Amino acid sequence: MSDRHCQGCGAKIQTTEPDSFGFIPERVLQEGAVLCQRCFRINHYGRDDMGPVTASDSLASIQAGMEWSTGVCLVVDLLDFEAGLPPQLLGLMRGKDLVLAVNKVDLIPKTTPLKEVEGWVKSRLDYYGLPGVKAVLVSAANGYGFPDLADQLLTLGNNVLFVGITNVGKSSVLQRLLQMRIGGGHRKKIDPTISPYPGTTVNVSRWSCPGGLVLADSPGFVPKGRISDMVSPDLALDIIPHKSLSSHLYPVQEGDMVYIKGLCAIECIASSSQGLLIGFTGSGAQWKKSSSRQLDKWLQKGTQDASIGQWEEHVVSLQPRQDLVVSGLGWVSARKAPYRLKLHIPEGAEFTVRPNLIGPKK
Ligand SMILES: Nc1nc2c(ncn2[C@@H]2O[C@H](COP(=O)(O)OP(=O)(O)OP(=O)(O)O)[C@@H](O)[C@H]2O)c(=O)[nH]1
Ligand SMILES: [Mg+2]
Repeated sequence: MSDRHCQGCGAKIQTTEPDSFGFIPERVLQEGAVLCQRCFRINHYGRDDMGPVTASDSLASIQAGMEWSTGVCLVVDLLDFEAGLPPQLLGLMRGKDLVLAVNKVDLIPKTTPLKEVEGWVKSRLDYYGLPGVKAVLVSAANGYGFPDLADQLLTLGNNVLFVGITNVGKSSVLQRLLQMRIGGGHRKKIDPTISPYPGTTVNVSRWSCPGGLVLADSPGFVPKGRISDMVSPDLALDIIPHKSLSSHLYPVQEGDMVYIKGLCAIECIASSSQGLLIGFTGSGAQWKKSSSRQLDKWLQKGTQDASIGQWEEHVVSLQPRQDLVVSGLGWVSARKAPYRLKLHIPEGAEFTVRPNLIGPKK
């Protein structure tokens, strides 16, 4: 056993259990390896055969990191903003100086100005009882917003912890800051491990900069009710937005439904004839339109993923310019007329109604 930690994911290095986190073969360790076998495989082959860190291990690491930190950078995914603010995680950060990095803004269509998105974020923070929190829109994919984020992080003291739910891009944001040579650069040659699978980082992992600033990555807090966590890893990869959002606009009246095969259906119970629904998702899944009579065909019988068992129904009112968000899947946005909808989702999946993110605001 060794006291060393993998520089990519933070796991404690061990040489005895190939199927556990932190494994490095003894011979490779002797040769000076600093990356565990899992991180090596993620970086070189894009595969993680070991699966995610558990919710309880992740929570324990975040708590330890929180005690160490002088300030916190909470990273959220703009497209699943509501899921990124779980009360338990916010509770752990109480009393800490906080900067919010709203990541993945590259996925927003160019027709929605980012100034408008900034106003939307501010009003959502007020709604969640977080007024006055400094929020910076960023994209770890294209570098947008990073000079501003770097300035804000310098207000958090010397020990800055990056936290957030799984897969929002904490390690990607940290990697970009390290590449910018924030705090004068870093001494380690290895960057944090990044992968499209949730649960990649398994322990707190620190990067010391010459000026005294220490930046620390942490494992993702495992959220409840995200559909992308309920399905197989392959299907999750399809439904998590990576490159761009896809949107489809449908005139929807009573008796119609929009659905994503095997994952979600939204029936129209009542609306006036001019109503429109726009469905937004990541590139691999799509909202389509059908008749409510086809519900069984596209929902239960259409399920390709064995992990989904029971279904739940919820009646939801949606006003024009409101989004009905299904966590970890996408959302539909109403235009021109109010709707009364019946939402069918897998048992335990979370949903929210919010002011529209994309398109002209009220
Ligand atoms: N489009 C886009 N994708 C991003 C961005 N930032 C991160 N990603 C992608 O999001 C996925 C997760 O990124 P990570 O940095 O591993 O996320 P994390 O929050 O550290 O995840 P865990 O360690 O699992 O909690 C990867 O596929 C990244 O390439 C971004 O700004 N835009
Ligand atoms: Mg990570």
